[in-house]
Amino acid sequence: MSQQRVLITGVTGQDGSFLAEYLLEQEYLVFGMIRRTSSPNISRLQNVLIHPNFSLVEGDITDLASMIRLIQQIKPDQVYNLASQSFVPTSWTQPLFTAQATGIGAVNVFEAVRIVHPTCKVYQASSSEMFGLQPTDSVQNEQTTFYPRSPYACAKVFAHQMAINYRESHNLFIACGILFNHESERRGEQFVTRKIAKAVAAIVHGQQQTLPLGRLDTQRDWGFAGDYVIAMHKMLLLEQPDDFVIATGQKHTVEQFVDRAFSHVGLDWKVYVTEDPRYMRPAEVPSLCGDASKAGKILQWQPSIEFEELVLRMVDAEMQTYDNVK
Ligand code: NAP
Ligand code: F7E
Repeated sequence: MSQQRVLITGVTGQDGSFLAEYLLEQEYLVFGMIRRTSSPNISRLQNVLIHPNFSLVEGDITDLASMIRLIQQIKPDQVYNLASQSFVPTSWTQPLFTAQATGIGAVNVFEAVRIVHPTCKVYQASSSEMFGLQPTDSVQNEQTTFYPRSPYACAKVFAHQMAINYRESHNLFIACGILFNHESERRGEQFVTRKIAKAVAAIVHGQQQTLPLGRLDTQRDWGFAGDYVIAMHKMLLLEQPDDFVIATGQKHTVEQFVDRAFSHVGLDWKVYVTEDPRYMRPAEVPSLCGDASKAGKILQWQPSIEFEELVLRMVDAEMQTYDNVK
């Protein structure tokens, strides 16, 4: 059998970089889509750029013509649509761009596949943010009703429902992973976990005095990004497309993350953390916790890294950056 070909949109992001590495290990030919920027944005791709089976290709998720051209040229067996405006606060200041990139962008991928290569399997990056406002003691699964609370979440619900509609109307293979928060040392610096980990290391090294944060009482189900990209791949190995919640099943508050990160380096977080209204949201998602039992049963997927290990891994990685420059 000839080597399987894969196109990843959003390859320069956290998940795209882990997924590219994983699929190269599985011996796929990997094409990573990158949008044109005025300066390079490939810092997360250092492990794959020189791999003989990896290529960067130019395109933009908001440009249907570029998606059609790429899918026509590459004829991928699998497309992973990870490209998105993924930072929730920015979705209030740029709601239309978010709708274009996160909502319409996904439909551009589905449409390009439908028009030029309908046998290609597609992964759509859906999000636990779609669940939004839920009772704080609840656990969300594939049957939970969506209640999106941000323009980002609304755009993801649109993309998710369109994926299901393309399945039902055009018989396309589109699997949706409803992924809960997943983190790593490659997480964008504005997201709360990376922001905390970076601040802890900067405070230890005298480079920062305080850590301004928004709400400390919100709860998230945080897992490790490297585990979650494996679930994406497993979804595309199925005979039939389906939707899967991917989560650890454990939730913690932002305060618990802060506490564990600071105590790891022997500091009391209460001395450094300040409450800053700039980081409060117009509408918040107070609590999310996923039930990934369907993925456990059908995909045989389990997370390998839990909360405590994740926090320490992220803080250690930031501390290491200071050791490297000594
Ligand atoms: P990320 O680090 O923010 O990466 C987003 C990627 O999308 C980047 O490569 C970005 O490119 C690309 N992108 C944005 N606009 C684009 C456009 N117009 N054309 C082409 N590429 C564009 O996000 P992530 O954490 O890896 O998440 C991957 C996907 O999963 C996203 O769709 C996100 O919404 C979704 N998701 C994430 C989580 C999570 O906890 N991480 C959970 C559920 C769902 P640049 O580098 O050029 O900006
Ligand atoms: O916020 C609170 C904030 O920005 C987590 C994206 O990947 O996961 C991510 O969305 C919580 C929220 O992630 C700060 O209010 C407090 O309650 O790290 P976050 P998110 O909004 O949950 C989902 C699944 C996605 O799909 C998204 O793409 O932390 N929080 N203080 C703060 N958050 C930030 N960013 N900064 C603060 O200072």
